[in-house]
Amino acid sequence: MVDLANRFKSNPILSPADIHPSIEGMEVTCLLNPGAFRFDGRTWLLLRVAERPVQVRGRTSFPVLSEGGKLRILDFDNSDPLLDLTDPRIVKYAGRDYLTTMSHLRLVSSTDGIHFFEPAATPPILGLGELETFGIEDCRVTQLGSQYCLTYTAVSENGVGVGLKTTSDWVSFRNHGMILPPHNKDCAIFEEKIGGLYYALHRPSSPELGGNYIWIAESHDLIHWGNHRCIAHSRPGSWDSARVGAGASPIRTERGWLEIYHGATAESRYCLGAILLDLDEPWKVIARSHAPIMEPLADYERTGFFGEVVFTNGHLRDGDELTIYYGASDSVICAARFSISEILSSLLNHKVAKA
Ligand code: MAN
Repeated sequence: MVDLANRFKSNPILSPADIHPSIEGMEVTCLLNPGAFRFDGRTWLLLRVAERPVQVRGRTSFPVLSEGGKLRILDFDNSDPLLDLTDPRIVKYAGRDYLTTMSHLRLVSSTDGIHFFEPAATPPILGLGELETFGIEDCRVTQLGSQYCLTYTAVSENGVGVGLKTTSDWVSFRNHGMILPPHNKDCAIFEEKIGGLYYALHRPSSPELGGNYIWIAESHDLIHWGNHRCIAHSRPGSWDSARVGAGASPIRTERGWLEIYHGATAESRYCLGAILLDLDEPWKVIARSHAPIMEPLADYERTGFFGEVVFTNGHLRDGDELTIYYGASDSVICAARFSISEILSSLLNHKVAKA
């Protein structure tokens, strides 16, 4: 086992009790999978905050938004034979799927990258319109010049796709709608143009033929994406056998673009690995982790709302040091330091002709 993570001693660095609910009468059930960025001399996380009403014994209730933004609570008796609660993340009722919690995004900031606080005047970023009625999740933050691009998972009964917002001041946001339609998530935009084009990694799912694989696409304007190519499959028998998806924006290194990604088994054990992409032709995979670089090992990663999960979509680089912010067991926010050169040498032992 090769776990390269140097976990923060103070993990978890944020727990549900640290964040007040966005709506009165709700509880914050989980904090998950933050985006990370620097702005105004500080370190910021864009948390995914998952909420639901305080649960009453024997019943299951959860919020959904109407297209106009009005909140509705759906409430079921647990003994109802049409109700299926096998997955703690999903409510299945009479053949329809809902989420047990609704997520929105919340900004917290820090001067040391360890202690984060919510600035008083920072409003939550909530789902908007008919494609986000079940909430918004797992936001990657990409800095392009003075502009920040927010690519996040938009969830509704229409499906799961990728939404885009842009901002340069974190006060006003421009909504660009859904840039990649269902089923798609895990969209990470590269932080510079390559050969005059924007590039993004993304994860469409093809249920019949194919699977949950990482793809790359290009764009002239960040909104319209084309020339899609599949660059990494899940690998049967491996720690990433059922699905793979990009983490945050690829990191430029001398050896290539380093992408930290998540891989999961059919039992939904989530680990992190790395892929190295060619600097000029980023659709070409140079190397890929055989063993995960991080696995759920700590107690807070093994047990929680949904255990055996380390999941990242936010990191900050400082020279060779990479600080990965991650969601542990879909419950709490944690952080770990890695050495980029150590990840690269673990990878370069395993060059691949084709991922
Ligand atoms: C999916 C996503 C993540 C979540 C994992 C584990 O990949 O919804 O947000 O952390 O599952 O539940």
